[in-house]
Amino acid sequence: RHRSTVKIGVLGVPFDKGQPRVGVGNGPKFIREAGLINRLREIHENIDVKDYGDVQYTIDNKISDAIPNMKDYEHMVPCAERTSKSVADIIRSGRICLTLGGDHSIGVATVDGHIQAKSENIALLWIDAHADLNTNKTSSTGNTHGMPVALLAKELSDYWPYLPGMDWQKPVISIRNVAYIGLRSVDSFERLIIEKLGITAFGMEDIERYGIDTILSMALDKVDPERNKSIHVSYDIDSLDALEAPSTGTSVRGGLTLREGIYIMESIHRTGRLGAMDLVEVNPSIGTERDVRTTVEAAIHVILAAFGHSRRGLRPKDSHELPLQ
Ligand code: B3U
Ligand code: MN
Ligand code: MN
Repeated sequence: RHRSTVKIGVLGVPFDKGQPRVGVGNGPKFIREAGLINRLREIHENIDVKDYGDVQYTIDNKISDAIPNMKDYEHMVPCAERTSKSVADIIRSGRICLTLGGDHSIGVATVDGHIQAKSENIALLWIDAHADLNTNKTSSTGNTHGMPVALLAKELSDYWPYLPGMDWQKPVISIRNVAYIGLRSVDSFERLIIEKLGITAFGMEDIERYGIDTILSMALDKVDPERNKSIHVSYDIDSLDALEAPSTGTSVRGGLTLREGIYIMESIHRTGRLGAMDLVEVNPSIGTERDVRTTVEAAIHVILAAFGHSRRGLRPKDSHELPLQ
């Protein structure tokens, strides 16, 4: 049996201005230093990985703190624009784009880039303890990592003021193509929007009731009923239980086990339609050295599953003969 080539483009976005804690910008560095690229190459012989390095941006003085209750807006805008362009280029070159964050505000840019490259036919799975569905009017923190889904959704575009410098970003994804998995810390306005718009949202109690495999089919039935879309998985490491991923800014107990977290990506890999994945909110400045190792390893296991790593082990290269003599 021959495996088809899996082409991956890795992009780091060491952005930390979407939330208040320093350190999350070192996520890409720590995940790479734990051997990500080589471990991807070891999945099987037909993996082709290219590392595009980290996104760089310079702030634009013309758009300084223009928006009320969006902290460090003038940083978010240029970083997002550069990230979107890089993601779109990587996908257009025929690779699945793996973006390492950074905080989750970069999800605006990665999904936008994916949409630019695949002309809107995408389904978005938002794996997170949080809904990230605040606007600058509903957010109690002003942190933009709590806002990316609201920026992306077509149905919410009227709830935003004019956003200078963001004209390139088109809120073109319909909220009907978005499904949440792992929710357990949702603000009241976010809940209102989820219920009002009928957003597909599976919280931890749903996973408890149905099991992760059924939840995944239910999610795909909603956001990709014909099973023909390019799938974007935006994976916030805080979707995992605080015991599995302690080194993150807003960890919440009672989350996904690492087994469930891995299973999600194994299933998405089996669809053959993963177009882009983000792995965000790993913060190596939080917790002990051991906590950091636990969190980084969890992130790597989830990523390896997305690209075909099998818990059954590797298949032998070309022989089915056992070397018994
Ligand atoms: N919903 C809150 C908290 C939060 C969102 N995302 C994270 N935390 N990681 C907010 O700030 O919008
Ligand atoms: Mn998030
Ligand atoms: Mn989160």
